[in-house]
Amino acid sequence: LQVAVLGLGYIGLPTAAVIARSGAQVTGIDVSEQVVATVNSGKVHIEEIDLDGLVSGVVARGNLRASTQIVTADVFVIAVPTPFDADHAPNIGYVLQAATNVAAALKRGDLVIVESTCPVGTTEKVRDLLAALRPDLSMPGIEGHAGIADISIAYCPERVLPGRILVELIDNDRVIGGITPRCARKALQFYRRFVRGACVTTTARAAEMTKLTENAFRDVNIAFANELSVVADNLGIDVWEVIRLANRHPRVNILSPGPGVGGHCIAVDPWFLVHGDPANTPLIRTAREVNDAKVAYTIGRAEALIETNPGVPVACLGLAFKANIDDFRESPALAVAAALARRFGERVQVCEPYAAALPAAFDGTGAGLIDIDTALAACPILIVLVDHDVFRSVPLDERRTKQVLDTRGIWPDQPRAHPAAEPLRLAS
Ligand code: SAJ
Repeated sequence: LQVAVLGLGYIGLPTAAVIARSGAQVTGIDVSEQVVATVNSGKVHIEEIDLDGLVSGVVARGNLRASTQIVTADVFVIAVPTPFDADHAPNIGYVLQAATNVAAALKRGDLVIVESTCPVGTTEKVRDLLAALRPDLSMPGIEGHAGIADISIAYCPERVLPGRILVELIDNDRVIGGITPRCARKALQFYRRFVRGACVTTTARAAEMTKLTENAFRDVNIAFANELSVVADNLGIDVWEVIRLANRHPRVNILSPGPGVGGHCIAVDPWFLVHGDPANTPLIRTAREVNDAKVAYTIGRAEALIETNPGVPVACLGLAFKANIDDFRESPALAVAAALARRFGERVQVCEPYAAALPAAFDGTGAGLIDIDTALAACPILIVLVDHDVFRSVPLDERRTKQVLDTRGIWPDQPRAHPAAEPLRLAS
């Protein structure tokens, strides 16, 4: 079986490697010559547990190679990004460009799968584009067209969690949405090669909405926790204790507040639902706004703490968008730390074990990058922004005398810092 995976990013590369391990001949296609060269040398350009060993193995065995050029294949998997534009309108340009490249290589009997997160209706647009570019091939689900289509097209969203990608790629259930039931069956047979979880079939449109729904669900639930954290702050109550206690109720399961919501999925995908039906999505939109506003709120709280201790060095613990990964995209921790660095300059030190150097957002601020030992030795104020294990494991003895703003609740035994003089509001 020949498989082409378009896009060798956080999803595409692990997916290509796992398919290659199942015995298929896989070509990973990427626009970046550097990414292609890295993969062809058996190396990886992204940090993900066990990915380096897997990629070097399948490249060495000749099951995976990378190219900037499209190749002929039996199955095409599109795993390119879908960002949003300034007004939160989804941008499916990369998906359509990938489909255009696929069109040139298509032959009768091929299967085209879209894995990128997409607004509802995108897979049909891909189908229409392929039909326009390849009038010599019949496409599925087109009215007036009878018989078995030459090409099968399906939408099958990835649902893996960064940090657990290789495990979840195999163990998670998959939702497989066909343009027609036959397309879904064909895609199901493909995923069965390497997925251990259940593979459930539906329509392409339902599968598209399912993906957006999963991430909107999480966003709304985190927004609830973030809203509670502000209310609890203003009441002088420890929100973590309240959540622990409330979660003892058999039907309550509140997520964790934090400095905001980051990453390239949860902070993006809910907008695709809102944009598709603005009049009927006030809850999803408000959740997005609540989570975004938590960043400014956190900056305000940190500034209040830092200002009450003039001249004292501050350590910001963490830049990543969540625990134990090196991914800083859309990271609220980075936004908070950079804002503090711009305001307080060289008083601010950043401790991020997953960074080799400070990102460009810190250029010219005077802030420095230090390790956790130095932070604990030199900085009386600690702003916890990411719940990396290495921070979580610092015992009370090493931080008892610190002024701490713990936005992740990693140190429940920490003596409380001075509360802010004025109640702060979560305003957008
Ligand atoms: N966060 C909180 N509180 C929580 C949980 C998360 O503040 O209780 C924050 C994190 O710190 C982070 C952000 O939310 O900044 C997102 O982190 P995450 O772990 O919830 O999700 P991602 O972005 O790493 O991955 C999500 C997953 N979706 C769901 O859990 C529904 C993953 O399964 C998807 O595959 C991925 O999005 C994606 O690619 O869409």
